[in-house]
Amino acid sequence: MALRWKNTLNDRDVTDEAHFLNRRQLIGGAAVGLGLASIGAGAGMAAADSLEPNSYEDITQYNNYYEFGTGKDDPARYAGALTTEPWSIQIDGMVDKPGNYALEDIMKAMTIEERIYRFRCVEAWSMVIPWNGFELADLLALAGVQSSAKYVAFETALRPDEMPGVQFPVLDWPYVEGLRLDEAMHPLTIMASGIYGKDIPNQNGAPLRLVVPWKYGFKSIKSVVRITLTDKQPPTSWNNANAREYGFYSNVNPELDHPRWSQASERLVGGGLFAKRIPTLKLNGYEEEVASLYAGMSLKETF
Ligand SMILES: Nc1nc2c(c(=O)[nH]1)N[C@H]1C(S)=C(S)[C@@H](COP(=O)(O)O)O[C@H]1N2
Ligand SMILES: [Mo]
Repeated sequence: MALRWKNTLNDRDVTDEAHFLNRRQLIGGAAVGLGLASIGAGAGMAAADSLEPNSYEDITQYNNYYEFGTGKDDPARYAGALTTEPWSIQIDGMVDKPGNYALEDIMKAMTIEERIYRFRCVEAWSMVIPWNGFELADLLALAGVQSSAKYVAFETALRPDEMPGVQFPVLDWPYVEGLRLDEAMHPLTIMASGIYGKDIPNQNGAPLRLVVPWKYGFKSIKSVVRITLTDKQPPTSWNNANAREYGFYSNVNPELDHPRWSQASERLVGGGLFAKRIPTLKLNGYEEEVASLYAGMSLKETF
């Protein structure tokens, strides 16, 4: 039977949204307990299970994707121009099998599951998003990570002809991000190819984007074209832009304010006129799963 966190969708499957919602309700409750053990990251997901996802409209109409402009509605308006077929990801650096991996080949090799995650932007808004995707660790295993590797660097496509925002030097393009290898290998870290059982829309980072739910949203880099295994901490776009305000780790931390605003609470998108501010949770609610990654490290000093 379909377990809650391992309910496999077919390669680039398109599921009717209503049916999808219905199925999720049907397999709630007791089935959850069975699914959890299989991936060994239970508690936060059990908590996430009680979360109410944002609407498809909220998730796909209110975005940050600066390559298409800095307005929240710019990505939905302009990202349609991004060509996502064909697509491939160059995986290189400290791997056994470097190369250009075609998206179709990646998707055939991966098991797609649903993950309902909290998503917290550094700007202090948040959503709950039902992603479809696979663990980044499974993709890295395809390429064979060498023992010398300590970090993973990511790069977004740079297409001046398709991305009206890159004519402005808001960031140094292409958008780049990075994770420590143990963060990248953690079972909560996924590459998302869908939302609500449909192919991920361009404005959300089609065809494949990173999702790291315990970090501020800007770590979750969109439309990835290159993944490089390295032994040096890679440069990251927002850290390059302002190192004092945006660190390499950027773990969600309600106890460490941004220099220009509080991070203690967040506005849950979609609440309308009476939008409620909710308290921000340490490591965005995934403390039980990921706190051990930072044992002995001050999350205030190393942000
Ligand atoms: N390439 C790229 N990736 C990006 C961004 C961007 O501007 N360019 N914005 C980041 C920020 S700040 C956030 S909050 C999330 C937003 O993801 P969403 O639009 O799917 O909610 O994407 C992140 N990934
Ligand atoms: Mo963000």
